[in-house]
Amino acid sequence: MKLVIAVVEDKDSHRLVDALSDQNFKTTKLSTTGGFLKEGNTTLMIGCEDENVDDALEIIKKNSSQREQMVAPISPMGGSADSYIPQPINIEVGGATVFVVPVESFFQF
Ligand code: 2BA
Ligand code: 2BA
Repeated sequence: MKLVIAVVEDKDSHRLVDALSDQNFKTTKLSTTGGFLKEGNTTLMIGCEDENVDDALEIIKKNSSQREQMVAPISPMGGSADSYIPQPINIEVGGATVFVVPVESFFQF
């Protein structure tokens, strides 16, 4: 068994959860915050059998849109110095960041 952990944009999350559920994947949705943009995103945990991981990844890929976003300069006075952005930069947002980790045990009590 594997645990697929997918960080996606909030706006993609409903569609993605529905698409996964349509294919009988069980999911748990967490409201999360990206460390760089400090904006809300969504993390999905999907526990599935090894042979179904590729299908899950395909569904995630299909339902996560990618786009570019301009980030305005952030003053270090307003936030922590490690996220200081001196000038506007174009970054790619959306898409999905996915981790697949082995599950040692799975219990439902
Ligand atoms: P954030 O940390 O808010 O990052 C949003 C986007 O900003 C990133 O998109 C990337 O394009 C850009 N970015 C992040 N750190 C940067 C930096 N130091 N310099 C320049 N640009 C930077 P994604 O890479 O698609 O990541 C989207 C979200 O996925 C991230 O939101 C974070 O919540 C999560 N994520 C990405 N990689 C991760 C990792 N290795 N571990 C844990 N979470 C991760
Ligand atoms: P939910 O997804 O809201 O599911 C609530 C309950 O609905 C489930 O209880 C199960 O009895 C039923 N259910 C879910 N998906 C179903 C389906 N496709 N067909 C028929 N019945 C279905 P539990 O199995 O005790 O799960 C409770 C909660 O634990 C789930 O809430 C979900 O958030 C999480 N979860 C369970 N299995 C998971 C997995 N493999 N991966 C990620 N999260 C899981």
